[in-house]
Amino acid sequence: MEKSGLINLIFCTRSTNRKLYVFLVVLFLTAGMMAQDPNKIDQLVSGKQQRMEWWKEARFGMFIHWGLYADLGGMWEGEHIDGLGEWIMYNAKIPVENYRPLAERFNPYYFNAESWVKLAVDAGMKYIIITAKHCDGFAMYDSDVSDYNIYDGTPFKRDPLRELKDACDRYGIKLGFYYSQNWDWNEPDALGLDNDWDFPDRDSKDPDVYYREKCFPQVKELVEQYDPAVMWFDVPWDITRDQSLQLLEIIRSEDSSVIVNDRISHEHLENRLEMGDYLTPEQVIPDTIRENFEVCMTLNDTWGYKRCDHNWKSSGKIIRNLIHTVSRGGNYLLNIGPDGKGRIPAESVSLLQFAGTWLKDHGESIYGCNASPIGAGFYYDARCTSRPGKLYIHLFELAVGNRLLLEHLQMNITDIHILGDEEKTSLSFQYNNSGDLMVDFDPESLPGRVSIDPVTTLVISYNGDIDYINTPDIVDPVHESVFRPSGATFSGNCMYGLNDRWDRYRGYEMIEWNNNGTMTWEYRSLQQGDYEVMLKYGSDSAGLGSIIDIAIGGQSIRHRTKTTNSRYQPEVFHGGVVSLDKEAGKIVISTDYQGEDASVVNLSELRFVPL
Ligand code: FHN
Repeated sequence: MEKSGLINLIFCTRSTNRKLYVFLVVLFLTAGMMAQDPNKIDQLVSGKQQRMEWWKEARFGMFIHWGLYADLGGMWEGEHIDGLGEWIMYNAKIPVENYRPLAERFNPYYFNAESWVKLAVDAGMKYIIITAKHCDGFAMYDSDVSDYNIYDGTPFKRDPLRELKDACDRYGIKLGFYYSQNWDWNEPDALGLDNDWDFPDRDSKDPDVYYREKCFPQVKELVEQYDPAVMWFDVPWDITRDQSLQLLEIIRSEDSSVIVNDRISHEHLENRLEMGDYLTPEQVIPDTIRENFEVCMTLNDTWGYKRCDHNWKSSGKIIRNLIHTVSRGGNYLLNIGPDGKGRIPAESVSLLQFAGTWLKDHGESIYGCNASPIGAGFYYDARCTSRPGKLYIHLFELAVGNRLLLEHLQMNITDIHILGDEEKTSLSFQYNNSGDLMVDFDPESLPGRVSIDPVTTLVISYNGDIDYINTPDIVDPVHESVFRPSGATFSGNCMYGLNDRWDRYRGYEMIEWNNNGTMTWEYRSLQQGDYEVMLKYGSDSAGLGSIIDIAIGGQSIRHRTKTTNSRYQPEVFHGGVVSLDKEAGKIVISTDYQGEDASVVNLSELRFVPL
């Protein structure tokens, strides 16, 4: 990457005077901002479609949360600390003077960039996003801006991000960096969810000092010296639009191909894709999103390593989540949390190896695929991914009676076979009088490896267009069915909103809901069954004791609301039990809450659990 002679001299000599370095960065930025013309942002975001091409093909990436916190493994002074592993400094209110010395003993001698990158490649992952600096403020690379970094501040004396970059280049996968641009618990002037135990006087904090002296120059050196494919920002709580714009300017003035996520900018902006290239729903798979999005998810319950967190997802769940995410048109960014010695938990390794094995046979139905063009409502526990001329129907359970029926799905089919069947044995299919497609197949009789565990994928090849009628969502007789506000229709004073905190898609919450608002879903149940109806919502005292009525199948459930820690911390509550036949109809939910200022609750899910 070319630099001007002066900048090159300044940036590249290790003995650079840090103040001079920072001064030049500020000079560069000020000049840039002064010259800013009204359509500056249009210039800065131009070229999105081209830079997103590899990203949309990739569909599956590795997230790595690794830092000083990994050496603590969730413990501090002999105590287990609740919460995320990487948040231990905040959750245990560890003073900076006690946290910084962790660097003096941080020596991850098992770290091996080659084996980490090979694990990602063997898992079928096409890019890696690793924490360059998380909220604790410690840089996991050789920073010229602050010596609070792994090269200068630890006995390790190596630059793992440089080593990972070289290994990714050798293996032909992309490397991106996570950077917490707003929260920094090491810095007295950083705001956001700030360090109020060392630096309690929030009014005296000047975030511009933190941005000017640490954040901006560190982002600049990362982009200039490591050539990342993605800059993954986080928790933009109270960053100003101008500060976000300066970040974008730093990145794009270096390289317009660097992808930036939505969390570069403040959550109160109308549209976080004003500056970012894609949305980042976290720990949830959104129902329908038109823009580019990436679901980031942990393998257990923490991003950073915690020795006591053994709540690992199953291998089938990982594959189901990958398919589900791609069927909605998104990417799946799956996290690993290496420990303080540079070891990746064995459970993470085996889960990723399973994913890679599955993708060897099924990658065609994931990489470069698009969202389902035929809605989400199937007779079965199934998802659909697509590419021009092909549909991939992923069956998480065998069709009843080995006859797959896809309602109202008409097209000029040229072939149907099972993905992974080396013989590509064509399956017989026909249409019934209602225009439903019926496919007969008996997995036991097919040659080649066909496994329902965790999924059997049909490949339907066709010419021309697809004629289908979007079918309602199912109340599944085998698995839990989730109905979210984003899939409903609203009437009266009731709407679904995006969680107005920094995590845009945590809830798809129903907000501004009171006594004249209702929410309605269309549903189908496949057979007679009894179901426990559960409500997942967050609430404070405003709506305590209000009535929520749920009408379905001629039955009504009445639930009196309870409070949770906050409206942003949902919990699941029992609603009642209903009996359904093989039927179709509407689910209608309403409340008697009369409050003016807020919703009765922030409802995020209605669940039907088969009894
Ligand atoms: O607080 C962080 C958390 O530590 C982690 O980095 C996740 C990853 O998306 N982001 C924030 C929580 O949303």
